Amino acid sequence: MYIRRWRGWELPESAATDEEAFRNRRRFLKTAAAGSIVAATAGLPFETRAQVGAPEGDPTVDLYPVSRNDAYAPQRAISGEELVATYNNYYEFGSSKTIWKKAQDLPIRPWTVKIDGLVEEPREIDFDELIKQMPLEERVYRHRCVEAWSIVVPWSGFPLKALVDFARPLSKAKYVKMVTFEDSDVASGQRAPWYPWPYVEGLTMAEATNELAFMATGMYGKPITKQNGAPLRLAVPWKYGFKSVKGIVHISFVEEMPKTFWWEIQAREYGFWANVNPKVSHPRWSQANEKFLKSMDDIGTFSSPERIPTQLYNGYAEQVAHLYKGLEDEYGDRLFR
Ligand SMILES: Nc1nc2c(c(=O)[nH]1)N[C@H]1C(S)=C(S)[C@@H](COP(=O)(O)O)O[C@H]1N2
Ligand SMILES: [Mo]
Repeated sequence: MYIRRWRGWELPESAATDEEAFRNRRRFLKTAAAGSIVAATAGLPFETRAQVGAPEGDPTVDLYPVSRNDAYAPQRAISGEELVATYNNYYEFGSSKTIWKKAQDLPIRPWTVKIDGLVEEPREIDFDELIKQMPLEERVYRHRCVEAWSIVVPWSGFPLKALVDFARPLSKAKYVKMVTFEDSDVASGQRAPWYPWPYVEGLTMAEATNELAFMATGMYGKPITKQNGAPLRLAVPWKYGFKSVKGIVHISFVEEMPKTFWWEIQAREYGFWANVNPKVSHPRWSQANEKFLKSMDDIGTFSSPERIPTQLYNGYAEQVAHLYKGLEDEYGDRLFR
């Protein structure tokens, strides 16, 4: 994870999705019949269709859109859908930002989620069975990558707490560990042996059951795209983006702090906690500001994205600051990287 030069963009510019256009599209989608995804993107150049649409044949398409929970208004514009669906970090498919095409090769059905470790009863559940039992809602969250860019995304999904309750962990459980799929046939990045595959992330039980911790299954009122982590991805907006693990297949309740993917690679730079803090620099760059990416215009060669000051806990201090009271002495600045 390095700061890269902003790439030139090969694809034609297309409809920027500001808040108003997004609302209109939702309204349109609600009233349109089957095949609406194709219709809604019919005005876009051919190349962009796959990237902004729900995965083809996704059986959960009728579950969306879901109603928005306005309790977590991000106080910023929503980033355009095309930007969010084509500017990604997903090292399983390579280390560039433009992996969205490669990610289309990932089969996402059937998709089994294994739940084990310190639980009353280990189980495996089909994703489509699981989602039926979860309370779906939409939340517009800020997302702050450790590389100092940020976006605002309307996720659909359910509180992680609902999944924790479903899993029935034992009181001995102190952490939740979440693991990404492994399939180096389609995910060429996983053939790079210097990375400790599979991608692992984790939260304390208090973090996992905090109201903000969210499991995203959809975005922009549709099933989530493969490049954004379909069918199941974490969204913990008060932490640097690498905590929000994609393509989850395994959730384990454990007593020991899990050794997470980036921590394993570079412990000095990326740790377990990774809470956003403008005052604690990354060893190689400042975290005081971020480039707020609103549309495709913000990632072109000559783009100049708006720079905004980074906020403590990415603006969510009210909901999460209390989780870290008493941990400062033990962890110090490590709470913030
Ligand atoms: N499995 C997996 N999850 C991942 C990553 C990854 O490389 N692999 N990248 C992380 C990083 S660094 C960021 S910033 C976000 C990017 O999410 P987005 O592409 O949906 O914006 O995903 C996170 N989750
Ligand atoms: Mo990131």
